[in-house]
Amino acid sequence: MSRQLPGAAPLERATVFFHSDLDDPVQWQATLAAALPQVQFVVGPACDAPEQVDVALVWTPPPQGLGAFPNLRAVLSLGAGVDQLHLERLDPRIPVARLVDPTLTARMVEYCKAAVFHFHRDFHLHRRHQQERRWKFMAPVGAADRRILVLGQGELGAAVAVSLAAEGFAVSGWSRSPKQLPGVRSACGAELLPALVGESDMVINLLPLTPDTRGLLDARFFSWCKAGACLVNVGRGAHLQEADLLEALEQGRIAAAFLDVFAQEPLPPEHPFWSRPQLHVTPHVASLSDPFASAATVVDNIRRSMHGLPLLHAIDRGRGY
Ligand code: NDP
Ligand code: OXD
Repeated sequence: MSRQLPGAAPLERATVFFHSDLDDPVQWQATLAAALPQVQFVVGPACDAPEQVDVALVWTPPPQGLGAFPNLRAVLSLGAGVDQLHLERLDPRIPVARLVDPTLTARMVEYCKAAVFHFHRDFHLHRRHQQERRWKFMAPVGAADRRILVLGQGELGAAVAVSLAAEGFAVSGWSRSPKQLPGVRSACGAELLPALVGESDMVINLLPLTPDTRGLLDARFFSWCKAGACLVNVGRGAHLQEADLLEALEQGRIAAAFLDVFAQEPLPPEHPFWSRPQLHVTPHVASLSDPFASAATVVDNIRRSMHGLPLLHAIDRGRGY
């Protein structure tokens, strides 16, 4: 790389470029202006003076790419995930931060709990019986007799796992490194995964999308599942081999699923997922960052990038997330 990274500069001269098809630029601008009135806020995708941009606050990169800003100091993701930023195209020296905010976490916990309670109280089965006009009594199962596996025990996975354990469920968590979370049986390492999956009634995916996790939810994974297990995919669409899920539904290995993320978003109208009665499709709404809740961190990170300081919640550029 031949370009020089910019040195520290006064905050008053900062220009923040904003780009998102999900987040509201007006709300973000108002929230940031309250804390940093001097900062220029440019709403993309167009940008007349790309050389003036210091910080990119983005959900996805603009069509011209993040490389179009020659003096960029930092990329601040508007999401917890960063795979959508296509960082492989960005100078590896530019720091990138992901969003960690309590509202984002709380919304994710809500979504996962709603899905778990739906399956726990057998609503997916009662629905099917209703369609068949069949009165089928099924005694409710105690929460302690349901085992739930949460893949990923980071900011979101840990909060989901702990809150489900607090509801009385038997909860396991899986990550790369060991964790200690109240009420959660934590495990790490690929060799333990088949057994963990095999004993679980529900699996919630909250992994980041990386080369190691891409396609993890495939035919092999479903072959480890208990017959009739339920899935909640709120990680990324590319974690799931879609055809393999359809096959697992056919076989009854997976009874039902909540799917919030898809390989192609928006999910195309002709996609088979729309019409499968066992699937609940939601349009990537499990959680979303909130400008009010995350403003303090974003403001702090804008200050840090102008002063050449390390970012809060910086990702490891070498590892890619
Ligand atoms: P974190 O980085 O905080 O946590 C990631 C967790 O995954 C960590 O526990 C990590 O393990 C674990 N992990 C990573 N790679 C592996 C691997 N190869 N094997 C096992 N475990 C692994 O991320 P968040 O919890 O903040 O977010 C997780 C993901 O949720 C995001 O990347 C995004 O894709 C998705 N998301 C979806 C949303 C939606 O609306 N659907 C909203 C927000 C996020 P370790 O701790 O050991 O490093
Ligand atoms: C995120 C998301 O990563 O919304 O925050 O998926």
